[in-house]
Amino acid sequence: VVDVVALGESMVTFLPTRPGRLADVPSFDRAIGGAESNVACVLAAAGHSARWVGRVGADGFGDHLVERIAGYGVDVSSVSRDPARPTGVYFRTAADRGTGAHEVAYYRAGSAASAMSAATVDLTAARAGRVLHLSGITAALSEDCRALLYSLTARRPGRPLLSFDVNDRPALRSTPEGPLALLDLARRADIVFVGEDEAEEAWGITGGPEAIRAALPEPGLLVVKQGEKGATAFGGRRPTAPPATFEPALHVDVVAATGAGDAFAAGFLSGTLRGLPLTSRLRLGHLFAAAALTTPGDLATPPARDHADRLIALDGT
Ligand code: KDG
Repeated sequence: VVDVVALGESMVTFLPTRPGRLADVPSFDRAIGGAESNVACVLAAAGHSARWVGRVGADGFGDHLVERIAGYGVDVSSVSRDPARPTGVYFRTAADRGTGAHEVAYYRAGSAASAMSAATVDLTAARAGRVLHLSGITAALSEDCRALLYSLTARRPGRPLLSFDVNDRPALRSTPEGPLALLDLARRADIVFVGEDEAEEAWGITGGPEAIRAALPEPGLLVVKQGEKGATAFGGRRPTAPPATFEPALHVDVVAATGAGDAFAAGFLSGTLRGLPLTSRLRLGHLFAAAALTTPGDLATPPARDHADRLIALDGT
């Protein structure tokens, strides 16, 4: 059984060669992105077996994505090709030094991935892992994609451990109800990742991690990311479990924050697959996120396992 299956849209990503507005940047470097395949790539780099299920166009960008993701050791045999729709791409600018804000331009409407549905996706392959990782981005791609998420998150016997990263992308919102669907989907998952700021923006929840937990009591594990402060995990299912576990983030010089959430999720899931205690899972999340934060692209290779374990003091030193 494969450890983790991640399903979602991946895109060829164009990174700016210089700071500045999208209107001014003269050229871009090609890289790859896609929240869910980022998680699969980082987990594969961390020594787990991982599969990415997605849909790309029958075009060169589709070839590039499949080849690059396979290069991380991810199983891409269930990625389908759409002969009629293109592979999505996106451009972004460097973060403003003062505010951290950056521009994103998606060219993904009508993409091959937006045509993912129960009819075009290999559902058996999607459900074959110990963990199935999904994100709210897919819900925003099309009605078919949203229906696919509802079907994959339905509670049924033998369902893999369902991991859901809320990943609200305001640039993709097409209906005012979009954020509520994300709350709905999160309720159906076993492990949920959400940013404190994201919960406020999408759902209007203020009052910090406890207030988010109160609004989302169902998932066995809820991880609230609090930016440079750290993250709080709620895993109160076991009577002996503490109500909340907080771990501070690492202090790093941020180069580009995009992809850090995916790396965090991958680190946490890696610790989960290894049966590590909650504190170690959070530390691995922060460590993997630090790698992504300090590279310009969406994806960064995490430290090797023995090195990572020393860094998070898993051996107790
Ligand atoms: O989390 C990083 C992703 O946002 C990035 O790789 C692109 O999947 C992407 C998206 O939809 O924004």
